[in-house]
Amino acid sequence: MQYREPGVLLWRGFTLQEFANQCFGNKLDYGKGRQMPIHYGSNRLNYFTVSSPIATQLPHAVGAAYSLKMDKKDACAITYFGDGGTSEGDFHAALNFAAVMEAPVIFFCRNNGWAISTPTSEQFRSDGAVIRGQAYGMRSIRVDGNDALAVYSAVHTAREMAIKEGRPILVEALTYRVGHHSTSDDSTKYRPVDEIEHWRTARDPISRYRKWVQGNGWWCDEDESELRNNVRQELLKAIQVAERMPKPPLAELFTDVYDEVPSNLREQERLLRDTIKKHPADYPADVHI
Ligand SMILES: Cc1ncc(C[n+]2csc(CCOP(=O)(O)OP(=O)(O)O)c2C)c(N)n1
Repeated sequence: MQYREPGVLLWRGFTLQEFANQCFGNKLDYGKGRQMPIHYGSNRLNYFTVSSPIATQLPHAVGAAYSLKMDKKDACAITYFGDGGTSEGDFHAALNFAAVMEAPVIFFCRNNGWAISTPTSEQFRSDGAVIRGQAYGMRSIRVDGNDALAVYSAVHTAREMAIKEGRPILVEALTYRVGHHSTSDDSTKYRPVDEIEHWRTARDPISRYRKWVQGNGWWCDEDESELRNNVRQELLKAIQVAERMPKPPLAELFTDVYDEVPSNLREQERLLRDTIKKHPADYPADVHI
């Protein structure tokens, strides 16, 4: 998984409390507090933990898809990545392996024009990502990434094809990253403000979809403000609960890699406990040691 897809997790049923638990790395976080915030994962929802190194999730997805095929499951894998991710070696290895081994995987490239401050014009000279899927011998389609229905329809069909035919498919969604890359980025330093404003207003996919839903009489302004108020309250509550929840016990830091914790790690654990006991003020008080 890539870091920009919490929407997928939300849609599959990850609760706001589960999101908050991960961000606070408390004892209910499935990653046991070992991951950076927003690196969600869920066994229950078949959502492989978000990986920080760009594009490493692509070979993971191909492996998962290939194993689904070997187990003769009526299922496929989907993986998401940005335009910047297509410059990584993992992108090419994953596409070639999937094409040759006919793994049922959907490669979803969210081409939003920017990889932090690098525009696509400095990222590749090809016509986006879609042409590279074709070069590897897989069916590839480009959609308007700001049209929710077009994206839904493309992915829906891609899923059917991937499962029925046991083959990979690439979907490239063209869009624009309206926000800064992260909270530590100021994108007005490297792109014009009116470009951002144009995409934020005239081409905003959310208001476009909302207009369509409202036009059909399925939603109105009152529904919208009621939903927003409810979600805000739920979110604040989830954050408060997650913040108060104790952290995972210290011993968890040393498990899950080896079947039996080796002596060098046991030694490190002992040293860590001694250090915390000596300097309690420098360590969080809510970690059970
Ligand atoms: C291997 C690797 N190199 C560099 C980084 C730092 N980094 C984090 S996000 C990012 C940009 C990725 O851009 P893109 O793939 O287009 O995805 P977007 O953020 O636009 O969704 C970079 C370079 C990283 N996480 N991993």
